[in-house]
Amino acid sequence: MSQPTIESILQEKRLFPPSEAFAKAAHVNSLEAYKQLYEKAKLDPQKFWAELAETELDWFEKWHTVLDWQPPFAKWFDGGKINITYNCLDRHLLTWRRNKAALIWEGEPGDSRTLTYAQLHREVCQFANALKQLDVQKGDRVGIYMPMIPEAAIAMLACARIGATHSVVFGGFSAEALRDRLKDGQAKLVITSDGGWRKDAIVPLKDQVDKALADGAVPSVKDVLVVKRTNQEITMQPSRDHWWHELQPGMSAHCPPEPMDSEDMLFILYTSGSTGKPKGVVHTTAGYNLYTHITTKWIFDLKDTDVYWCTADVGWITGHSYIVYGPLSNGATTLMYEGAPRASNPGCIWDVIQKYGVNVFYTAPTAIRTFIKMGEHLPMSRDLSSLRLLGTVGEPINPEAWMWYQRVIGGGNCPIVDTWWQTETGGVMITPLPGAVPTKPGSATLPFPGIIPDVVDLDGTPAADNEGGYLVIKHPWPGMMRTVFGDPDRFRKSYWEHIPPQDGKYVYFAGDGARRDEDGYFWIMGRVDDVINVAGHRLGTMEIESALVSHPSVAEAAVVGRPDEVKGEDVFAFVILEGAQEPSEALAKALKQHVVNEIGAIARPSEIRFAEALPKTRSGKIMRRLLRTIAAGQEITSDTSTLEDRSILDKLREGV
Ligand code: 6R9
Repeated sequence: MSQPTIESILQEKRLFPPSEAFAKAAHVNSLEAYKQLYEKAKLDPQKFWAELAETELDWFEKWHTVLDWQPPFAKWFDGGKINITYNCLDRHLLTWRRNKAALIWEGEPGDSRTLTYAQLHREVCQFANALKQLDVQKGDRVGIYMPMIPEAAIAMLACARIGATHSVVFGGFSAEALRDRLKDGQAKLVITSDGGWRKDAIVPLKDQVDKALADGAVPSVKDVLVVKRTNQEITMQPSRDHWWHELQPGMSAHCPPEPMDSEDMLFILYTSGSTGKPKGVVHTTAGYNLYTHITTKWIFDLKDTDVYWCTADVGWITGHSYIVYGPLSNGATTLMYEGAPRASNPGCIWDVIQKYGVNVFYTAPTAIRTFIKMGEHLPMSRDLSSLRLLGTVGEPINPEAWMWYQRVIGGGNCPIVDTWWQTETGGVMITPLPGAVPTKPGSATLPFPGIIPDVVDLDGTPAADNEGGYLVIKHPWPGMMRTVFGDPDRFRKSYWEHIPPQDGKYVYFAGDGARRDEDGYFWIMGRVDDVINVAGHRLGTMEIESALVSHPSVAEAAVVGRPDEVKGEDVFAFVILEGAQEPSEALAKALKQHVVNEIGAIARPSEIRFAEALPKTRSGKIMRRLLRTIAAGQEITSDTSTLEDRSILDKLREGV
């Protein structure tokens, strides 16, 4: 492999310090305080994490070893006994939080439910007893394939209560994808529902489970537990399928939490693999509990009076860490919403914020760009004044979308936390702490205390300021993935062997390009597989997209490399225009010039293709792999099963 010279050319100079009022009330309340925490953690990471483990979590037995690091395998808090549901539920029952709202749920059709900590605890215990009755034991794997209803969180917590490992499969995945994941994890039981609501239609989840399990395709699965949600006709197999509402009345609300070893497996979550079969990312108990707890507390700055809403699906890591475990461990009120913007109610997101007085709102850049496209009259016609903090996750956010989010949704006075992390990292790694770190639109800013990231070349040599390179993490952290389920070799190869160890020290390879600016701020430039090489210049596609989106006519853009005989690759841009704009040759020319003006001639797109929509995975990530194929004028032969809408592809080939 040749040496990387990822060039970062986007220069964003705006700086937004937190307001005095926000900082004053924040958990971490000044840049000075952040720096002190950071230095303390860097000096002695084990001491730093051990102190937090002691003060922030409840243990049945204390650990004997903070960190046992045999690269790339880490054990945190070895010897400790703990149960994450004790920290998420039981301990709050001993305080005034007993009758505080733990989970507020809003269904797509407008039904809703609020569970206090006492009620949630009760349901989790009953559910856990039902699992026991179905012979699920400590160490068994349980598949969860659910819509966004409270029982999805209850099922996860019930597994954790009795020491079973959950493997949540996003409800938008096909029966095939579900089957592969259940097989790989050798699940004993599947928890599902008859269906879920998605954009005014029923997603037939139980039918998909039937398909996934047809003809004994997954012999390990003995039982299916079904929650009633949508009420449509489904087939129940008498010996295999059980209704939750029939079991629940007979279940005791008493179920003591299983004392788990710190390193007992908590869950498996499959990453939507860009190549090869999906990887089962393994997270364990104590380290994950601590890491999601403390990141939630400091990054979302949770107060006991807050209503906190993360719009992710529980089928993704963001849902695991920042709808369920992190917020509940903190005794927060976490909101869960089944719906998504749809024809019958394009403003539903803002309705929910208004209805519940949401204070902290966490969503994805792709959602923000969709909101922009739908028009600001939708949020502007609702009362969003309860909001005090905004967050983003999932991909780099272009500065113009950041500015819109701040102005239109935040009313100009909410800090924005742009949180960089991955399924593999368990929790947020690079982010502003909102009361401490001044933000720059498009930058995830500074590392969380205890996290030591760097930007290096393929030899592991650190890049100079503002020079692009590979993002790595240089010290283990409690929330890190422990292995790939059933394939430790793949774990080593995928994450620990790209960069040779430095002085015998292993570094974690994140798979993202980044640069660090003169203030030490990190700018994530997208996956290294999204980097394009134009005449020897490596450019982050995101930066060209940002340049395009900063043009007033552009709503969204995706840039890929197209093979070119002379330059290696050239820049090919798919562009979606703002509402009223018409595509034209003149506009294409103007946009190319705009990129030249914003970045430089090396980034000039050789072609602009106007499109109506971009192909996205069901989690909202642009499928650049497909765009690259289309840009190259080739037939698509690769797997498109995770694509949300196939008809988009034909339109992209022709342009609009
Ligand atoms: C949490 C999550 C991980 C990949 C990651 C990176 C991208 C996530 C980002 C970001 C820039 C951010 N990513 N957050 N890029 N800025 N704030 O999304 O996990 O689904 O595993 O995706 O998402 O490329 O490597 P996951």
